[in-house]
Amino acid sequence: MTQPTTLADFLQDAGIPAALREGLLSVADACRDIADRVERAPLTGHLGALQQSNVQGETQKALDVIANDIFLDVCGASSAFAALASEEMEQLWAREGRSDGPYLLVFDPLDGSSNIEISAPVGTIFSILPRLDDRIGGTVLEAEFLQPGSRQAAAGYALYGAQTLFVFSVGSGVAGFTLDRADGSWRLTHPDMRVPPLSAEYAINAAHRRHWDPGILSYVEACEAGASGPLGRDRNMRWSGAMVADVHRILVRGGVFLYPADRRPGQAAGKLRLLYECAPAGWLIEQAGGRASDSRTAITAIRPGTLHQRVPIALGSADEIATFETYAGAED
Ligand code: P6P
Repeated sequence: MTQPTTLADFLQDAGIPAALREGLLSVADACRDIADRVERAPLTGHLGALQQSNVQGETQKALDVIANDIFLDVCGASSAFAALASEEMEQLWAREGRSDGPYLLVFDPLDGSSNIEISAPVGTIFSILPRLDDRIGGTVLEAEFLQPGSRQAAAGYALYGAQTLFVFSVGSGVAGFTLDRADGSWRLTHPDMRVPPLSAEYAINAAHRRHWDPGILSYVEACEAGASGPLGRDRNMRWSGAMVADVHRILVRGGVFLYPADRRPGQAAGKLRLLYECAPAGWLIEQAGGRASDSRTAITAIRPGTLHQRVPIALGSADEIATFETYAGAED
Protein backbone atom coordinates (compact mmCIF):
# COMPACT_ATOMS: atom_id res chain seq x y z
CA MET A 1 0.00 0.00 0.00
CA THR A 2 1.50 3.37 -1.03
CA GLN A 3 1.89 5.81 1.86
CA PRO A 4 -0.61 8.75 1.87
CA THR A 5 0.80 12.15 0.92
CA THR A 6 2.68 13.97 3.66
CA LEU A 7 1.75 17.51 4.69
CA ALA A 8 5.10 18.78 3.42
CA ASP A 9 4.51 17.27 -0.05
CA PHE A 10 0.90 18.47 -0.09
CA LEU A 11 1.98 22.04 0.66
CA GLN A 12 4.79 21.84 -1.92
CA ASP A 13 2.12 21.27 -4.57
CA ALA A 14 -0.45 23.72 -3.14
CA GLY A 15 0.79 26.72 -5.13
CA ILE A 16 1.06 28.95 -2.05
CA PRO A 17 3.86 31.40 -1.12
CA ALA A 18 6.91 29.73 0.41
CA ALA A 19 6.49 31.82 3.59
CA LEU A 20 2.91 30.57 4.06
CA ARG A 21 4.09 27.00 3.54
CA GLU A 22 6.84 27.50 6.09
CA GLY A 23 4.42 29.07 8.55
CA LEU A 24 1.88 26.24 8.21
CA LEU A 25 4.60 23.62 8.74
CA SER A 26 5.68 25.40 11.93
CA VAL A 27 2.06 25.37 13.19
CA ALA A 28 1.83 21.64 12.40
CA ASP A 29 5.10 21.05 14.27
CA ALA A 30 3.76 22.95 17.30
CA CYS A 31 0.54 20.89 17.23
CA ARG A 32 2.52 17.64 17.10
CA ASP A 33 4.44 18.74 20.21
CA ILE A 34 1.21 19.76 21.97
CA ALA A 35 -0.36 16.38 21.11
CA ASP A 36 2.53 14.65 22.89
CA ARG A 37 2.17 16.84 25.99
CA VAL A 38 -1.62 16.32 26.09
CA GLU A 39 -1.20 12.55 25.85
CA ARG A 40 1.44 12.42 28.58
CA ALA A 41 -0.21 14.95 30.96
CA PRO A 42 -1.19 12.37 33.64
CA LEU A 43 2.38 11.06 33.61
CA THR A 44 4.01 14.49 33.87
CA GLY A 45 1.61 15.88 36.46
CA HIS A 46 0.07 18.46 34.12
CA LEU A 47 -3.62 17.56 34.35
CA GLY A 48 -4.59 20.27 36.76
CA ALA A 49 -5.27 23.98 36.90
CA LEU A 50 -2.88 26.74 37.86
CA GLN A 51 -3.61 29.32 40.55
CA GLN A 52 -3.96 31.99 37.84
CA SER A 53 -6.41 33.26 35.21
CA ASN A 54 -5.96 34.35 31.63
CA VAL A 55 -7.10 37.59 30.02
CA GLN A 56 -10.54 36.00 29.64
CA GLY A 57 -10.80 35.62 33.42
CA GLU A 58 -10.75 31.83 32.93
CA THR A 59 -8.66 29.66 35.27
CA GLN A 60 -5.65 28.49 33.27
CA LYS A 61 -4.79 24.81 33.04
CA ALA A 62 -1.13 23.91 33.21
CA LEU A 63 -1.41 22.66 29.63
CA ASP A 64 -2.90 25.98 28.44
CA VAL A 65 0.39 27.66 29.36
CA ILE A 66 2.53 24.78 28.05
CA ALA A 67 0.70 24.81 24.71
CA ASN A 68 1.01 28.58 24.45
CA ASP A 69 4.74 28.40 25.18
CA ILE A 70 5.19 25.72 22.48
CA PHE A 71 3.62 28.11 19.96
CA LEU A 72 5.93 30.95 21.06
CA ASP A 73 8.99 28.68 20.81
CA VAL A 74 8.14 26.94 17.52
CA CYS A 75 6.06 29.47 15.55
CA GLY A 76 7.69 32.51 17.11
CA ALA A 77 10.93 31.29 15.52
CA SER A 78 9.37 31.07 12.04
CA SER A 79 10.40 33.79 9.60
CA ALA A 80 6.81 33.67 8.27
CA PHE A 81 5.33 35.42 11.30
CA ALA A 82 6.00 39.02 12.32
CA ALA A 83 3.88 38.60 15.46
CA LEU A 84 1.60 36.20 17.33
CA ALA A 85 -1.62 36.71 19.30
CA SER A 86 -3.22 34.15 21.59
CA GLU A 87 -6.25 33.53 23.76
CA GLU A 88 -3.73 33.13 26.59
CA MET A 89 -1.99 36.49 26.11
CA GLU A 90 -3.55 39.92 26.65
CA GLN A 91 -1.43 41.59 23.97
CA LEU A 92 0.35 40.62 20.76
CA TRP A 93 3.79 39.02 20.99
CA ALA A 94 6.59 39.91 18.59
CA ARG A 95 10.15 38.58 18.54
CA GLU A 96 12.95 41.08 17.91
CA GLY A 97 14.05 41.10 14.28
CA ARG A 98 10.95 39.34 12.97
CA SER A 99 9.16 42.46 11.65
CA ASP A 100 9.84 41.39 8.05
CA GLY A 101 7.56 38.38 8.41
CA PRO A 102 4.68 38.67 5.87
CA TYR A 103 2.08 37.02 8.14
CA LEU A 104 0.49 37.23 11.57
CA LEU A 105 -0.51 34.13 13.57
CA VAL A 106 -3.49 34.04 15.93
CA PHE A 107 -4.35 30.94 17.95
CA ASP A 108 -6.21 29.29 20.77
CA PRO A 109 -3.45 26.94 21.90
CA LEU A 110 -5.65 24.49 23.78
CA ASP A 111 -9.37 24.78 23.06
CA GLY A 112 -11.64 22.98 25.50
CA SER A 113 -8.82 22.37 27.97
CA SER A 114 -11.29 21.50 30.75
CA ASN A 115 -11.70 18.20 28.84
CA ILE A 116 -8.08 17.26 29.58
CA GLU A 117 -8.76 15.77 33.03
CA ILE A 118 -11.50 13.48 31.64
CA SER A 119 -9.48 12.43 28.56
CA ALA A 120 -12.12 13.93 26.25
CA PRO A 121 -11.14 15.64 22.97
CA VAL A 122 -9.31 18.98 23.01
CA GLY A 123 -7.86 20.99 20.17
CA THR A 124 -5.84 23.89 18.85
CA ILE A 125 -7.34 26.53 16.55
CA PHE A 126 -5.18 28.80 14.38
CA SER A 127 -5.58 31.62 11.87
CA ILE A 128 -2.90 33.09 9.58
CA LEU A 129 -3.47 36.68 8.46
CA PRO A 130 -1.48 38.59 5.82
CA ARG A 131 0.31 41.81 6.76
CA LEU A 132 -0.40 44.78 4.53
CA ASP A 133 2.57 45.27 2.19
CA ASP A 134 3.32 48.74 3.51
CA ARG A 135 3.55 47.39 7.07
CA ILE A 136 6.08 44.62 6.36
CA GLY A 137 9.37 45.51 8.04
CA GLY A 138 7.68 47.89 10.45
CA THR A 139 6.73 47.33 14.08
CA VAL A 140 3.57 45.23 14.26
CA LEU A 141 0.50 47.16 15.41
CA GLU A 142 -2.44 45.45 17.13
CA ALA A 143 -4.71 46.99 14.47
CA GLU A 144 -3.02 44.73 11.87
CA PHE A 145 -4.65 41.71 13.52
CA LEU A 146 -8.13 43.24 13.33
CA GLN A 147 -9.03 41.85 9.90
CA PRO A 148 -12.27 40.10 8.93
CA GLY A 149 -12.07 36.31 8.54
CA SER A 150 -12.44 36.65 4.77
CA ARG A 151 -8.85 38.00 4.72
CA GLN A 152 -7.29 34.86 6.23
CA ALA A 153 -4.46 33.32 4.20
CA ALA A 154 -4.91 30.02 6.04
CA ALA A 155 -6.84 28.67 9.03
CA GLY A 156 -7.51 25.35 10.69
CA TYR A 157 -7.30 23.22 13.78
CA ALA A 158 -5.59 20.27 15.38
CA LEU A 159 -7.87 17.76 17.10
CA TYR A 160 -6.36 15.69 19.92
CA GLY A 161 -8.93 12.88 20.07
CA ALA A 162 -9.25 9.24 19.03
CA GLN A 163 -6.84 10.28 16.27
CA THR A 164 -4.55 13.29 16.18
CA LEU A 165 -5.67 15.34 13.19
CA PHE A 166 -4.54 18.53 11.45
CA VAL A 167 -7.30 20.08 9.31
CA PHE A 168 -6.86 23.35 7.43
CA SER A 169 -7.56 25.43 4.34
CA VAL A 170 -5.46 27.85 2.31
CA GLY A 171 -8.57 29.10 0.51
CA SER A 172 -9.13 26.26 -1.94
CA GLY A 173 -11.06 23.65 0.04
CA VAL A 174 -10.33 21.76 3.26
CA ALA A 175 -7.84 18.93 3.75
CA GLY A 176 -7.30 16.73 6.81
CA PHE A 177 -4.12 14.97 7.92
CA THR A 178 -3.58 12.24 10.52
CA LEU A 179 -0.45 12.12 12.68
CA ASP A 180 1.52 8.94 11.94
CA ARG A 181 3.25 8.24 15.23
CA ALA A 182 5.53 5.75 13.51
CA ASP A 183 7.54 8.58 11.96
CA GLY A 184 5.92 11.78 13.25
CA SER A 185 4.60 12.74 9.80
CA TRP A 186 1.17 14.20 9.03
CA ARG A 187 -0.49 12.03 6.34
CA LEU A 188 -3.36 13.13 4.04
CA THR A 189 -6.37 11.07 5.12
CA HIS A 190 -9.29 13.46 4.56
CA PRO A 191 -8.84 15.08 1.11
CA ASP A 192 -11.39 17.73 0.05
CA MET A 193 -13.66 17.68 3.14
CA ARG A 194 -17.22 18.92 2.47
CA VAL A 195 -19.96 19.67 5.02
CA PRO A 196 -22.82 17.20 4.31
CA PRO A 197 -25.91 19.33 3.48
CA LEU A 198 -28.30 17.22 5.53
CA SER A 199 -27.81 16.12 9.13
CA ALA A 200 -29.83 15.27 12.20
CA GLU A 201 -27.32 16.63 14.72
CA TYR A 202 -27.32 19.96 16.55
CA ALA A 203 -24.88 21.11 19.21
CA ILE A 204 -25.70 23.64 21.92
CA ASN A 205 -25.15 23.74 25.68
CA ALA A 206 -28.78 23.27 26.75
CA ALA A 207 -27.91 24.07 30.39
CA HIS A 208 -28.13 27.75 29.39
CA ARG A 209 -31.70 27.37 28.03
CA ARG A 210 -33.30 29.75 30.56
CA HIS A 211 -30.92 32.52 29.41
CA TRP A 212 -31.62 32.23 25.66
CA ASP A 213 -33.45 34.80 23.55
CA PRO A 214 -36.88 33.63 22.26
CA GLY A 215 -35.65 32.95 18.70
CA ILE A 216 -32.91 30.58 19.91
CA LEU A 217 -35.35 28.80 22.20
CA SER A 218 -37.90 28.36 19.41
CA TYR A 219 -35.26 26.84 17.09
CA VAL A 220 -34.10 24.36 19.73
CA GLU A 221 -37.70 23.45 20.59
CA ALA A 222 -38.32 22.82 16.87
CA CYS A 223 -35.28 20.48 16.85
CA GLU A 224 -36.62 18.71 19.97
CA ALA A 225 -40.06 18.34 18.34
CA GLY A 226 -38.41 16.26 15.62
CA ALA A 227 -40.53 14.63 12.92
CA SER A 228 -43.77 15.83 14.53
CA GLY A 229 -42.57 19.44 14.62
CA PRO A 230 -42.02 22.20 12.04
CA LEU A 231 -38.60 20.85 10.94
CA GLY A 232 -40.15 17.49 10.04
CA ARG A 233 -37.18 15.33 10.99
CA ASP A 234 -36.02 13.72 14.22
CA ARG A 235 -32.78 15.23 15.55
CA ASN A 236 -29.93 14.19 17.82
CA MET A 237 -28.02 16.45 20.21
CA ARG A 238 -24.27 16.48 20.75
CA TRP A 239 -22.15 18.82 22.92
CA SER A 240 -18.45 18.03 23.31
CA GLY A 241 -17.28 20.98 25.43
CA ALA A 242 -14.54 21.64 22.85
CA MET A 243 -15.49 23.63 19.76
CA VAL A 244 -12.85 21.86 17.65
CA ALA A 245 -14.46 18.45 18.25
CA ASP A 246 -17.91 19.79 17.33
CA VAL A 247 -16.57 21.53 14.20
CA HIS A 248 -14.79 18.34 13.10
CA ARG A 249 -17.96 16.29 13.60
CA ILE A 250 -19.82 18.77 11.39
CA LEU A 251 -17.13 18.57 8.68
CA VAL A 252 -17.54 14.77 8.74
CA ARG A 253 -21.29 14.30 9.34
CA GLY A 254 -22.92 17.72 8.94
CA GLY A 255 -25.17 19.42 11.51
CA VAL A 256 -25.02 22.74 13.35
CA PHE A 257 -22.98 24.16 16.24
CA LEU A 258 -24.53 27.04 18.19
CA TYR A 259 -23.05 29.30 20.83
CA PRO A 260 -25.55 32.19 20.92
CA ALA A 261 -25.46 35.34 22.99
CA ASP A 262 -27.57 34.94 26.12
CA ARG A 263 -28.73 36.92 29.13
CA ARG A 264 -26.02 35.78 31.55
CA PRO A 265 -23.69 38.57 32.77
CA GLY A 266 -20.88 39.02 30.25
CA GLN A 267 -22.57 36.87 27.59
CA ALA A 268 -24.27 39.69 25.63
CA ALA A 269 -21.94 38.84 22.71
CA GLY A 270 -21.72 35.12 23.45
CA LYS A 271 -18.69 33.27 24.84
CA LEU A 272 -16.52 32.45 21.86
CA ARG A 273 -13.82 34.74 20.53
CA LEU A 274 -13.94 36.03 16.96
CA LEU A 275 -10.26 36.22 16.03
CA TYR A 276 -9.00 32.78 17.10
CA GLU A 277 -12.13 30.62 17.40
CA CYS A 278 -15.07 31.82 15.29
CA ALA A 279 -13.29 33.35 12.27
CA PRO A 280 -10.97 30.36 11.59
CA ALA A 281 -13.72 27.81 12.27
CA GLY A 282 -16.28 29.80 10.29
CA TRP A 283 -13.97 30.26 7.30
CA LEU A 284 -13.08 26.55 7.30
CA ILE A 285 -16.78 25.59 7.31
CA GLU A 286 -17.41 28.04 4.43
CA GLN A 287 -14.46 26.55 2.52
CA ALA A 288 -16.16 23.15 2.92
CA GLY A 289 -19.50 24.41 1.55
CA GLY A 290 -21.15 25.20 4.89
CA ARG A 291 -22.22 28.50 6.47
CA ALA A 292 -21.25 30.46 9.58
CA SER A 293 -22.95 33.55 11.00
CA ASP A 294 -23.68 35.44 14.21
CA SER A 295 -27.34 34.71 13.27
CA ARG A 296 -27.46 37.77 10.99
CA THR A 297 -24.01 38.50 9.50
CA ALA A 298 -21.50 36.06 8.01
CA ILE A 299 -18.79 35.46 10.62
CA THR A 300 -16.08 36.05 8.00
CA ALA A 301 -17.49 39.50 7.22
CA ILE A 302 -17.22 40.78 10.81
CA ARG A 303 -14.22 43.07 11.38
CA PRO A 304 -12.89 42.63 14.94
CA GLY A 305 -12.77 45.73 17.15
CA THR A 306 -10.37 44.17 19.67
CA LEU A 307 -8.10 41.09 19.86
CA HIS A 308 -10.38 39.20 22.26
CA GLN A 309 -13.78 40.29 20.95
CA ARG A 310 -16.55 37.73 21.47
CA VAL A 311 -19.34 37.00 18.97
CA PRO A 312 -22.39 34.74 18.88
CA ILE A 313 -21.88 31.91 16.38
CA ALA A 314 -23.95 29.44 14.41
CA LEU A 315 -22.06 27.24 11.93
CA GLY A 316 -22.65 24.06 9.96
CA SER A 317 -24.74 22.69 7.08
CA ALA A 318 -25.69 25.69 4.95
CA ASP A 319 -29.45 25.04 4.66
CA GLU A 320 -29.77 24.25 8.38
CA ILE A 321 -27.99 27.47 9.35
CA ALA A 322 -30.33 29.38 7.01
CA THR A 323 -33.28 27.76 8.84
CA PHE A 324 -31.74 28.68 12.21
CA GLU A 325 -31.34 32.29 11.06
CA THR A 326 -35.06 32.52 10.26
CA TYR A 327 -35.85 31.53 13.86
CA ALA A 328 -33.12 33.66 15.44
CA GLY A 329 -34.04 36.66 13.31
CA ALA A 330 -37.76 36.24 14.02
CA GLU A 331 -37.27 37.76 17.48
CA ASP A 332 -36.55 41.16 15.85
P1 P6P B 1 -19.52 25.74 27.81
C1 P6P B 1 -14.17 25.79 25.56
O1 P6P B 1 -14.07 26.46 26.83
C2 P6P B 1 -14.97 26.68 24.65
O2 P6P B 1 -14.28 27.89 24.44
C3 P6P B 1 -15.28 25.97 23.33
O3 P6P B 1 -14.26 25.15 22.89
C4 P6P B 1 -16.54 25.18 23.67
O4 P6P B 1 -17.35 24.90 22.54
C5 P6P B 1 -17.26 26.10 24.67
O5 P6P B 1 -16.25 26.96 25.23
C6 P6P B 1 -17.91 25.32 25.79
O6 P6P B 1 -18.64 26.26 26.56
O7 P6P B 1 -20.42 26.92 28.15
O8 P6P B 1 -20.29 24.53 27.35
O9 P6P B 1 -18.53 25.40 28.89
